[in-house]
Amino acid sequence: MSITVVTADLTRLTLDAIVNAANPGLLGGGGVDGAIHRAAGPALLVACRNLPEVSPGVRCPTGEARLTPGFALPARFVIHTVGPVWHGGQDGEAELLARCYHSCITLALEHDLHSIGFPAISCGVYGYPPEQAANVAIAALRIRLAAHPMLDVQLCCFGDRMAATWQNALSA
Ligand code: AR6
Repeated sequence: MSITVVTADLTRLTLDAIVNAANPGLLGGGGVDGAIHRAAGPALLVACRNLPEVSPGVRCPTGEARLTPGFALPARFVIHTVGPVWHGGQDGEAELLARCYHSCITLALEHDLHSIGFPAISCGVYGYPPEQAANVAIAALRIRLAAHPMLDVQLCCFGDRMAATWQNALSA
């Protein structure tokens, strides 16, 4: 079973899949979402637009995940998920964030994808405190990796400070 923290630009990782911290519309945005769309090229937006809407403007509800090819990315696939917006912690945020990690791993297993890079979902624009997010993410991942030890999960942090926070959570 392998969970590692790496300090890197997620769009540069050569893995079976990288995870996008998207919004429910799946038509791009800022942060890691913008970086992934820029690096994948315009075909990614076309693929996202072709995913069915489950309600007006919503292609991926919070906590769920959707798969597209990676196009020009070194990663073969992108798993798009939508993390919760932080509202103070009493609004089901931890459960929704854990659900994101579970949904991504489920989708990866369904498609036989073994190496997966995650960004710090919800820790940017969506405002989730990184220490708490790291604990939720690692607990969720440990549950899944116990049953699927062939998975190689890389927790990709943008900057040394974020990486130290996640490494502390992983070592606890
Ligand atoms: N590689 C790795 N991590 C990155 C990269 C990168 N290239 N770029 C940013 N991060 P955010 P969220 C880190 O805001 O909080 C978008 O507009 C970043 O430093 O990308 O889930 C979507 O469309 C932070 O630690 O995602 C949504 O509207 C982490 O990735 C909304 O933002 C997540 O920050 C989603 O917000």
